[in-house]
Order: sequence, then structure tokens, then C-alpha cells
Amino acid sequence: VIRSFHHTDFPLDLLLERKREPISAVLPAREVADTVGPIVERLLSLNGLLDQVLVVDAASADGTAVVAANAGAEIVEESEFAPECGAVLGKGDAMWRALDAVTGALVVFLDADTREFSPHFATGLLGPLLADDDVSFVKARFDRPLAVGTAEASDAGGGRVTELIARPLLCAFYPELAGFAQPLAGEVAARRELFERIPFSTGYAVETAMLLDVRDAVGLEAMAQVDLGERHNSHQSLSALAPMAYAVLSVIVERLRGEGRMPEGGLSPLITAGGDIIEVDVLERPPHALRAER
Ligand SMILES: Nc1nc2c(ncn2[C@@H]2O[C@H](COP(=O)(O)OP(=O)(O)OP(=O)(O)O)[C@@H](O)[C@H]2O)c(=O)[nH]1
Ligand SMILES: [Mg+2]
Repeated sequence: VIRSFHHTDFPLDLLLERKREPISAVLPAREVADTVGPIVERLLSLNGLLDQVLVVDAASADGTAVVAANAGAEIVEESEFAPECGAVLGKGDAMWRALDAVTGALVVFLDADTREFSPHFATGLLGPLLADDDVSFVKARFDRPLAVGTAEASDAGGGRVTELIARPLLCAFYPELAGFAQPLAGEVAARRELFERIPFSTGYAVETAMLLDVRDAVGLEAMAQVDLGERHNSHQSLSALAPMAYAVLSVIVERLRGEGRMPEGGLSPLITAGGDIIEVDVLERPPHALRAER
């Protein structure tokens, strides 16, 4: 079983009392002008708990960077970092590159597309790191209420990719990680030093790969999840979810191959019902700790 907490275990006062080192919140952001403003404002309202609120923008065309800056965040463009690695390949790559700009000793990653964001997302995730010396990595768990009137309205579990591919694959091959209720949650916290000594997979492969890499780095006993209550975020189209699911599958297959549990040879490409081939390239960026210069 995964060590589990509830965000109410960690009131702000307790965290402020325990805090000894600078803390950064990092928000990967792509076309999130509608949601990022209040998130930044609420994070900055935490009485100095956070020393850096860093928004990593994907050259969004909707004004994300301006909205976030007006709310008080520090903005970086994902393409500013590690130009030698070429084009930025989605969310995981943006998170990896942004580590070059992170100043805190503790880091909490938060999605920037959450509606009705509450600052207890940050306090809940940082709580176990500050209050429990045995915890090195924290992942969010939450309920995702689906919009009333949709086919999924009664499905109170994770997202569709979580329930239909991530959890089944984890149960089948890495059952020790199946206790994470939201294995694909983008809300995670750890010391920066830990994020710098694991690789990051690109795109939507990042969360699945991170669970496996963190388990290898610190052991399951040092991993925890925190219940954040409800999380509201818009639901993507099924056609957008297929490449996400394929990225999760790619990570698992690569790991199994590395462990000698898969035959040689890559996956055949993802093809839609209409016959279109969708490229889902998952690269692995190396641990920052192994990079020559920073
Ligand atoms: N900088 C950057 N941010 C990204 C990129 N892709 C996604 N994001 C951000 O990362 C966060 C999570 O991405 P989503 O696309 O919402 O993925 P998800 O939350 O797994 O999927 P849903 O559950 O359908 O929302 C959001 O804040 C996005 O704006 C990217 O390529 N670059
Ligand atoms: Mg999202």
C-alpha cells in the first residue's frame, strides 16, 4: 500500500513553521489563459510559503504568459532551455527544461488548466515533504467529477486514459504502483535534487515514467499520495486521448523491454479508424545531474 495523506493534515501554519529552504511551484502551461491567472494568485497568497511561482509557457497564442505575469508569476518560455535538444516535445520535455530555471530546494509541479483551483493543492503536496522525513516524493490523488449529462457522468474515477490504460498496465506489470489512485496526475512534489537525478520522458509519457524512475531512485516506501479532494479540469476529445494513451503504453513497453520482459522491436504506429497515422515519439531526456554544464 502507498503511504497516503489528506490535504487537511497539512495546514499552512504547520508548513510555514517547518519550512527551512526555498520552495518553487512550477506550472507547465499551454493555452491556459482562462485558468492560469487565479492559480498564480492563489499560490502567491500562501504567506510566503512559495519563493518562486514559475510558469513554463509553450509559446501560447491565447495570452497565457501575459495573464500569468499580471497575476505575479515568473514566466519562462520552454524553448529558452537546452536548445541543443531541438524542439520541445510536449509536457514532459517542458518540465525537464524548466528545471534549469528552478531556484527552490523543494519543487511542486502543478497543472495550469485546473478550474476552481485551491491553494491546498500546493500545501497538500508539500506537506508530507516538510512534515515527514520518510517521504521523498508526493503525488496527488483527487476525484474528477465529470460534467453532468455526459456519458461519463457517473464515472467518479480517474480520467479515461487513467482507467482504461494506465491502471490496467500498472496492475499487470507494476502492481506495487497500482495503489496510486491518479498515476497520471501532473501534481507532484519532491526535492529538486531528486527531479535532477531522474530522466524525464517527453510529452504525456512523463508521469508514468516518473513513477517508475522515482521508485527506482528512492523506493516505494518513500513515495506518498495526498488526497486533494475534487479537481476540475476540462475533458479532452477522445481523439486527443489516443496519443496520450499510446505514450503511456510506450513507456511501459520500453521498461518491460529493458527488464527483458518484452521481445525486441518497436511498437507499430498508432493509426486512427480513418487510417491516419499519428506520430507519438517518446524520447527520454537524461537526468540533469548527468548533464555537462548548467
Ligand atoms: N509548457 C508546456 N505545457 C504543456 C504542454 N502540454 C501540456 N501542458 C500543460 O501541462 C498541464 C497538463 O496538460 P494537459 O494537456 O491538461 O494534460 P492532462 O491534464 O494529463 O490531460 P487532461 O486530464 O485531459 O486535462 C496543463 O497545464 C497544460 O497546459 C507543453 O507542450 N508545454
Ligand atoms: Mg489537464
